[in-house]
Amino acid sequence: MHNSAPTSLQCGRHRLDLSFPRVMGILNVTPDSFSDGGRHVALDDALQRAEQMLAEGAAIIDVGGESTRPGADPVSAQQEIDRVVPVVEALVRELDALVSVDTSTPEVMRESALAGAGMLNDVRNLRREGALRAAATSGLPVCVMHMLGEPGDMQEAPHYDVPVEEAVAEFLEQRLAACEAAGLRRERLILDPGFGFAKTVEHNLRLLNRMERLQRLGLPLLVGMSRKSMIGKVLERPVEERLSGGLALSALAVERGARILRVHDVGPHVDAVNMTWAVLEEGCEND
Ligand code: 8Y7
Repeated sequence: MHNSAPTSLQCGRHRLDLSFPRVMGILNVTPDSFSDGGRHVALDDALQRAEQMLAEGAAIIDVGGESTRPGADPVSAQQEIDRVVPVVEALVRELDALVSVDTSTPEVMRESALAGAGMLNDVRNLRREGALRAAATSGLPVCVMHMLGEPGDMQEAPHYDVPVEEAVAEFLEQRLAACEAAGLRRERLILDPGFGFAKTVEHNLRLLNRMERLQRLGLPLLVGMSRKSMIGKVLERPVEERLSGGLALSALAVERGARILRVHDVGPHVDAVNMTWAVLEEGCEND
C-alpha cells in the first residue's frame, strides 16, 4: 500500500528523516520500571545507556519518568520534572541527541521543550487537563497513542464494538481533530496504535496484521511492542526472553507501514528493520 505520510519531521533543531524506518531507544528514568529495574536513574548511567543506543543506530531516545505499569505509584509533576529534565539537558548537551519525552503532564512537556527535547510522546493522547495546549505551544512533534481509560484500569476486560483496527482508527481521527482545534498542526503529529494498552492479545495481533487501516490516516506511524506481554503470551516467554519475538514483530510492523519502532534492544532492531527495508525497497529506483 502507498504510504502518503510525511517523510521528514522537524523536531526542534533536529530534522528527522522518515523516508526509511527509524528506531527509538527506550530510556526509563523511573525507580520502578519493569524491564530496566530502575538501573538507569543516575545521570551518568542514563548518558552511557543513551550513548550506547545512539552508537547502535537509534535515531531518537525516548526518556520516561512516569511508569505506566498497572499499580505503579503516581508521581507528581515536580517529581517527574526532577527525573526527566536533567536527563534531557544532558542528552542534548553531551550527545546532541534527538530526545523524545514520554509524558502526559503539561508542566513536564513545557519544561522538556525548554530543555531541548525534540518530540513529545503521550500514551494518554493529550487527554490530561492542559496537555493539548502545552503540546501545541511546545512547537514539537507529538506522538498520539490509542489508549482507553488509564494505565491502572485499562486491562479490565477491554472490549470494542467494532473491529479493533476500526475502533483505533476512529479514536485517533477524533484525537487528531482535537489536536487541530488546539492549534497542533496535522503535520506535527505521529500516530500509534498503542499495542498492549486496553487490548487483549487477540486485539494486538489483529491490529498489527491490519495496520494498513491506520496508514490511511496519512501520518507517520510509531509502534511499541518491545518485550510486551503479547510476545510473552504467544511464545510463553518471560520478559528477558522476548527479543526474537520482538524482532519478528518489528519486521512485520515495517512491512505494514510503521516508520518509528520504540524498543529496548536497539542494535538487533536496527538490523532487523534495515534488512526488512532492503527487501521492501528492492528495485524501487527502477519503478
Ligand atoms: C508505548 C509507549 C510504553 C507504546 C508509545 C512499554 C511509553 C510500556 N509503551 N509509548 N510507552 N507507544 N508511543 O512496555 O507502545 O514500554 S510503556
